Amino acid sequence: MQRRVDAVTGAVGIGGGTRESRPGFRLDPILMILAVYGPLNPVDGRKDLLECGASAKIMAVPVLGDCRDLVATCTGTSEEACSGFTTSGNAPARRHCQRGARRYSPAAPSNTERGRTVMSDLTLVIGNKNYSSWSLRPWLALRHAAIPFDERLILLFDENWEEAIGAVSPSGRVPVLLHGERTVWETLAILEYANELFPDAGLWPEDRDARATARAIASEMHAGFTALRTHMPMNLRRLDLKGRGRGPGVDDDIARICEIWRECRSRYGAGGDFLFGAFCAADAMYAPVVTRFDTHGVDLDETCAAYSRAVLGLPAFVEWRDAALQEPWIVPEDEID
Ligand SMILES: N[C@@H](CCC(=O)N[C@@H](CS)C(=O)NCC(=O)O)C(=O)O
Repeated sequence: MQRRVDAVTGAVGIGGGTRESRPGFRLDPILMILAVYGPLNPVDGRKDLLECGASAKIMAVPVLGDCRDLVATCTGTSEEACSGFTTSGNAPARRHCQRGARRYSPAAPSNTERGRTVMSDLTLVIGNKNYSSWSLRPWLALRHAAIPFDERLILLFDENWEEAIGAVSPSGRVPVLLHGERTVWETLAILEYANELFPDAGLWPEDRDARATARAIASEMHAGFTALRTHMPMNLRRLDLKGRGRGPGVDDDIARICEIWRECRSRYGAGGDFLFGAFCAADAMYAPVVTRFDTHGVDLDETCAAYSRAVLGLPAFVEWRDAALQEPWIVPEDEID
């Protein structure tokens, strides 16, 4: 009983910035300001969260190098909030600055029991971080892109699961994104919705050809690789799975995934360490596969091994895994012998 109470929580606000504590947020007109900041000191990065009146939030971006003309980015999460917001920065600069913002903006520590809370009207409902591969995907994409969201963890298959998930998810599954009265379920739909809210966050590649391929391989992940997903469930804490999980069809799935990774790295990856250079939603879709290959000791060629190392070293992924490794809960359904 105690476990149920601890694990199934709502958004508990740090600084009182939850949706619940600011019920008028969506109704008020959104004001936009540019706040001129000097370079942020990493230790007091919280200065980057400003309140504008009662209803608008501005995240000032550290002024880094040639991003000096871009000093703020809207953290509003409604179309209305973001559509009217323009900056003098060009898109690459804007993206660069947002990445800088992430480095310089220490967030509230992740807490899998209480849910991570920031000043946002987006809430991502997730399952156990150790097991929930689908939850990891949008969480990673949003977190890496420095999109603010509260998180709420519902324990998978806990005695309270049915009731708790039934209250928020039409499909009875996690992840679910809550945005005001709107509920968005299904991982790809969540990624696309976030991309609409934050079109400059770099969730998909900028180049159309790359973007089309990124969406295709994300869909292939979403719809396929059932053998791999069945026989090699994500389980971040298990270090004893080397060579295991090779059920029927798994080798074929591994071969196709590696083919995708090699192809993307060679065609689109020149600008960085990820499938399309910079980390994007397609990488987030494959991140749980990277962990499965890692924990199951799948042999990879150098290209795929280097790509896997890049994903495993991504700060947002490290944050997720650190939290996962602290979780005490065992889900027998997701443990393989
Ligand atoms: N197609 C869904 C899959 C979501 C899913 O299967 N989530 C798992 C947790 S990783 C779940 O909620 N399982 C609960 C159940 O199957 O009852 C998506 O893309 O989000």
